[in-house]
Amino acid sequence: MTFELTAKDIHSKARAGEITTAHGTIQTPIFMPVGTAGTVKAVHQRELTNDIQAQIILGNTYHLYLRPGLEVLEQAGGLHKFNGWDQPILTDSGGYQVYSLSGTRKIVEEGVKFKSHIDGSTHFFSPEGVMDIQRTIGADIMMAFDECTPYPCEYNYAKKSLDMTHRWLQRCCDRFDSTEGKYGYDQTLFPIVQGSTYKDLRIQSAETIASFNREGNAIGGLSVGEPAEMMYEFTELVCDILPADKPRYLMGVGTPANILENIALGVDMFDCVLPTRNARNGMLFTSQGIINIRNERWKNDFSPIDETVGGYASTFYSKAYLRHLVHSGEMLGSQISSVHNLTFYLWLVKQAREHIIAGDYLAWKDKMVKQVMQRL
Ligand code: PRF
Repeated sequence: MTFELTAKDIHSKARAGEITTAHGTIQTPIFMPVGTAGTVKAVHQRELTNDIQAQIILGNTYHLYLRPGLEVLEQAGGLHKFNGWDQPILTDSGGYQVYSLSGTRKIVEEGVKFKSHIDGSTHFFSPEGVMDIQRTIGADIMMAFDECTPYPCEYNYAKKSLDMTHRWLQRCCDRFDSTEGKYGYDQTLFPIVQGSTYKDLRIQSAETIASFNREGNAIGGLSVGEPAEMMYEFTELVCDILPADKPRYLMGVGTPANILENIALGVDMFDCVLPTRNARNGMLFTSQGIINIRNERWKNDFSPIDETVGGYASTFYSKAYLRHLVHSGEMLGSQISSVHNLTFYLWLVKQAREHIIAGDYLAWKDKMVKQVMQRL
């Protein structure tokens, strides 16, 4: 994997760059649609490429390991072959899903014992095991096994957890470096900064993670319920320590405003379930603001969903028709809404990139945050 910086904003810490993986090039800043179980929910691959113009999607180790399981993935020749997406894939390590999804879990030095949210069966994830699973999935970018602490979190717990996450990282690197990709192409491993909302822990973690000298770095443990201003304070603190010549990935973020603000602080990559999950509940993000498509207001509005962002679903279908579909509980309503929200998110980061290159990112960002976050 390589990373080239294309441009740097002079008034903020925003950057534009290019990540090149075995499955192609990604222009940053980028948003990665979440494809938890090997599918971006309600969106098929042709829409991801043509309408949405996604450049990389995310998969989850936790879900794919439980279903369809490693045997199927290995026989398929990896996730790219299995789901027909031949562009880059990043997989999260399960270091978050085992905490948020599995009812009962026990964390020890060796790893995490957890119960499947599907059938209640017991499983064990270790740093080594999670590397092996991501080798079998064949993700271009693999994530280290970490513990994402909740918010708020007591200092002593956060410190103990962080030390363990750092020891787990060493074990991840040892396993990664002593194994190879199974399908004839290179993979890379990103470590994850933790440290809850404690300045000294975050500094210590960012310095430790930087010293591992991997090809990219991630920031975890944020956007877990803390105020947005606090998240920005910690992203900035951490970004200032992480190497500037490597991509920085802020995990699980966020709203359009969160993304634009964090780009200004030096983040290059994002993922979040918000655009797809909220689409299924009738919440649409548009270039003009936020819409609840179920609202009476759109009943007779035959204008396109959002002409500005382009793409087939957003420009072809009207708000009135989409409202009708959603009201009727039609599956197509969820599909159009999901494609639209992702088209908007990818449009937003592409605009951000262009404004970074043009040199007016900060002014554009301030205007855009107000515009896209207003409720229509
Ligand atoms: N760790 C991992 N995945 C994540 C997170 C984390 O801290 C977050 C936190 N926002 C989202 N996804 N491994």
